[in-house]
Amino acid sequence: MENTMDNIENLLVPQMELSDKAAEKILTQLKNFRMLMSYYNCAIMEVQTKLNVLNEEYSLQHDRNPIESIKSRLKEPQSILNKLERKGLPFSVKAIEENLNDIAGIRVICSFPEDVYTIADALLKQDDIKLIKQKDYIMTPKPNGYRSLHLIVEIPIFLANEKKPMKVEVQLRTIAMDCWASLEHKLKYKKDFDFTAEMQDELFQCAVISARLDAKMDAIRKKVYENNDKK
Ligand code: 0O2
Repeated sequence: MENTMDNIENLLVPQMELSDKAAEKILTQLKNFRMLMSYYNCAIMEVQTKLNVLNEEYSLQHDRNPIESIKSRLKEPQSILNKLERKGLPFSVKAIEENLNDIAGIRVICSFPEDVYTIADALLKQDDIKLIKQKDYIMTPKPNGYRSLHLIVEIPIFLANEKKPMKVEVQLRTIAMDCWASLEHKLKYKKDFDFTAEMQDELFQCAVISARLDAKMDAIRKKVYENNDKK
């Protein structure tokens, strides 16, 4: 996991002249921000454990792992700041907690499209998980071709004197979807470079190929498992 916490100090203007009161206020906010990030980190651990348990159980029952890999991240302070600014909100712990759903992020890379829904359903069935929002970009891909299943879930973390509900964004996708999204992100976010309409179209064609690959692999998976069932 990337370390977000140490970067927050970089947002403060160096050598800024502050009154004692202002400095104290900033330090309190910094402490609260660090604490909030640590809560999000705990929520990531909770969801990740649930996913690992599901993967383990499924592999015992079906002789294969539906999850290829799990990645997690806490949103960078600069990205948090940018998103709050876009929404016209102040940089405060309250504004973050109430308005941003993707501070804690988990990406689950599954083998086949069916696995994405199997894992999502099994996770959402658990009684301490509450679904806040779902965006199915597999059923309805984004216009640029992006595919993934996004879930915003709420999960409690158990602190010494408190049970705190925390939001986590879970992105589930296949290897093919992840390959496209990772490369598209790498190409798109190259600084000082304008993406032409032709390039957009080429990327869209790649997304179509990746969707076809998923469909073909899924068809082969069905044949393999049907044949094995008949034995
Ligand atoms: P990062 O660093 O990956 O987190 P919201 O206000 O949260 O409901 P938002 O943020 O537009 O609306 O949510 P959406 O559309 O569900 O997408 C959020 C995340 O999905 C992005 O996070 C990406 O991780 C991924 N994503 C969405 N669209 C694309 C796409 O076209 N290409 C790629 N490669 N990834 C995409 P962030 O915040 O951009 O960054």
